[in-house]
Amino acid sequence: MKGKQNPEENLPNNARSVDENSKNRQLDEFRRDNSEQYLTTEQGVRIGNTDDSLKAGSRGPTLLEDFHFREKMTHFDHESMPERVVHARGSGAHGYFQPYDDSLKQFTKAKFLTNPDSKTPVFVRFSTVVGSRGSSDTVRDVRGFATKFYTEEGTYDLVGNNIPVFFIQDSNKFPDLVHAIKPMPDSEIPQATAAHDTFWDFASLMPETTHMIMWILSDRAIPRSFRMMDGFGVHTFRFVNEAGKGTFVKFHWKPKLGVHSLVWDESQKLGGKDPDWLRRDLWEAIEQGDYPQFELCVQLVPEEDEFKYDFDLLDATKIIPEELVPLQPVGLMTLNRNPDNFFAETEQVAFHPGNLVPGIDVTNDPLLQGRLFSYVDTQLNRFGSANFTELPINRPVVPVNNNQGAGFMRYTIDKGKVNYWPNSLGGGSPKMAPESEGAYVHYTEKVEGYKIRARSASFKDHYSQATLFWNSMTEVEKDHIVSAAHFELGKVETKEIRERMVGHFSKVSMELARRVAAGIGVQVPENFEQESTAHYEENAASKAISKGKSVTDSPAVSMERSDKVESAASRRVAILISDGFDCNELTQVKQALTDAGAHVKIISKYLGTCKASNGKEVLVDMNHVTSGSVMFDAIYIPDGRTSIEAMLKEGDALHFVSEAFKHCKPIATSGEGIRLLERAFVLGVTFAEKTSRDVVSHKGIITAGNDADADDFAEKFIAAIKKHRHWERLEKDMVPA
Ligand code: HDD
Repeated sequence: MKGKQNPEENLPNNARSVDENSKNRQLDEFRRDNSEQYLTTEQGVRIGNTDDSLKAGSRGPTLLEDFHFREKMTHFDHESMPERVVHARGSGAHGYFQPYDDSLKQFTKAKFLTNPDSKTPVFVRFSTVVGSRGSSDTVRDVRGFATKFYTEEGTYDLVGNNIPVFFIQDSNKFPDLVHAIKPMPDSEIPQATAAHDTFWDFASLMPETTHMIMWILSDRAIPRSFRMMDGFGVHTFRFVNEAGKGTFVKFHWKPKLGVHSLVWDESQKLGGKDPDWLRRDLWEAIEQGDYPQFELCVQLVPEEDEFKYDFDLLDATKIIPEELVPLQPVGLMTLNRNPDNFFAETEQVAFHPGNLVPGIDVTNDPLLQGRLFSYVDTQLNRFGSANFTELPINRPVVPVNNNQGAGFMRYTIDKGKVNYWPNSLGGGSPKMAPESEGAYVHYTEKVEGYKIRARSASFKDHYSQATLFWNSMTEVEKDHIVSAAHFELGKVETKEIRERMVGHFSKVSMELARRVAAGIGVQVPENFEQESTAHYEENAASKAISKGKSVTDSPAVSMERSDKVESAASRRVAILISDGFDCNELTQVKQALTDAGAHVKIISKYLGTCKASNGKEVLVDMNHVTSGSVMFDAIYIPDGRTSIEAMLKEGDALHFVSEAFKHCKPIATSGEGIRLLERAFVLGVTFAEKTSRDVVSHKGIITAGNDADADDFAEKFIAAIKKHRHWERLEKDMVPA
């Protein structure tokens, strides 16, 4: 859109000034507000009746000349577009990114990463991978974490995931991987899950998937919230500085709220109770002002160190252990605005790892190289036109000038006769920019080799980092991986596939293999070997790399051992009551929770109000049938004899409590409420006497006598909420919830 597209008024056409609101202002040009307006056709003709079609007599046939009916129906009939072939289900948010300082300047000339005064608008789309657009949010899957930075030097996309490695090493395997993991082609069963024969058949024949399988079986694959998961660029990219020097870089997003996950039983139940769990969580957090924040960090490796490690930096199935190359914080991203329209923004946003700005370049990672082709290609399929870059959400916030024109749905009206280069008739414009004016210059990497359909033998080690991952887990994390394998492989009907997978696990750890085998009716195969079908070629790199170094323990890959963020901010707390609850206690504890940043909901059997023992009434937010403990991070049951008496007879209330116990969530109650815990199979915990002054906090269960201090009680409850899960409850498995 020559001349017009620059959102900054009074700036010359080629000025490239951007602030945090640049995108918002640009989108405003396209927003429509229907309030107080008459209904019109797409031609702007006002309509007085949209309930009846035009007929030959009120009982007669509809007339073809009814332009309003035809237009309305035609538009409706065309209101869908192909969903993404992967990552079809997603949720988006707007925000901005700001670097902390200019410390990266020696490595990259990317201005949005090095100018601490810059606030670059971003749009982020979080997604699941396998499920279709309407599938459930809480399935076991990788989560996409794609960020569009609308920078002053053009748009940069960081299209990452919440797991730092990938299933395959070469993108030529991507269609096979996706075919295997998606529902089976004959029955289209199952939805949104890897737990079926074809995926595990593929994985068991592809040793390179093993490391990723370990991450997928871990709790990383069932995040509690999009706001509470890491993001990773996965590949090794390249920074390029002003002098043209390159540095390898891995990108990481770290959530300010820390990394937290659901438990598997909870994930499955949420799939029914609230399939929009993650989407709703993100939406509500932003509406409530709990803006999600992520710190961008980088791992930097000088080019001279390319062969220093015992893995290949170009292999996307490997991490660079943080213990070898620590994370360096770069800046902070804040997501502070929900989209106005899901389709126009979240559905139509089009990412592409090849959208690069000066200072950031790709490497020869063969997975990344293939992605550079796939993304634009898939957008052409989705949008049916190369003009998708002109859609409001996709256009850069800096001027776009080129000789590309025409095609379906072209918006831009290029003026003049000249649409070619070189030209003299147009004064030689659009002209070529020198590097000093921000022209993108590809990194001048020397490459040579024979044309060969093969993979470097430096990619051949498929088990070491899977073992590193397993060895770095806590006992609880190991238990979860084993039960996830029991579920996933328990769904596999073909015994040979289950056996083959256990064979791979035996290469990772004999303990893991034995424990998985025990749950899925197979033996650990002896001397298991499964050659990859890929063709590996020995070369200078593979020889150099095998002499490198790594670590045997990486606390950073463990969610439990890495730096924990303990916060009650935006945690959801259910308060269970019935008529006769203690109003003073409820009010005081509720206030303390709210002050700590938690969000509380009052739950009772029916909607309406509940009457306290002092006669006061409180509004019920959710009834039993629409809620469930799985929708909350913690629960609190205020004292009150008749309230507790009633709940002792309510299966739903008891189930609420026992399920929260099973899922290791904090539970707090006092006085008579202790009886409810006892009835709800809350086993093996030490309860306070119902009448004492003590507050007992044990394994995340906070109990107090009815003479206890409510402030002390609330404080201990909040401390338990900050810890999130209390895995030490070994008795949880005895609870039949
Ligand atoms: Fe991909 C979408 C992330 C490998 C081909 N991918 C897509 C999205 C994310 C990723 C987050 C959703 C973007 C959005 O929200 O619109 N993909 C990854 C990561 C990978 C990866 C982190 C490995 C490191 N992807 C990968 C490969 C290929 C693709 C190897 C093919 C060669 N990915 C696609 C795609 C999608 C896509 C088919 C589907 C929809 C879209 O692009 O826009 O082109």
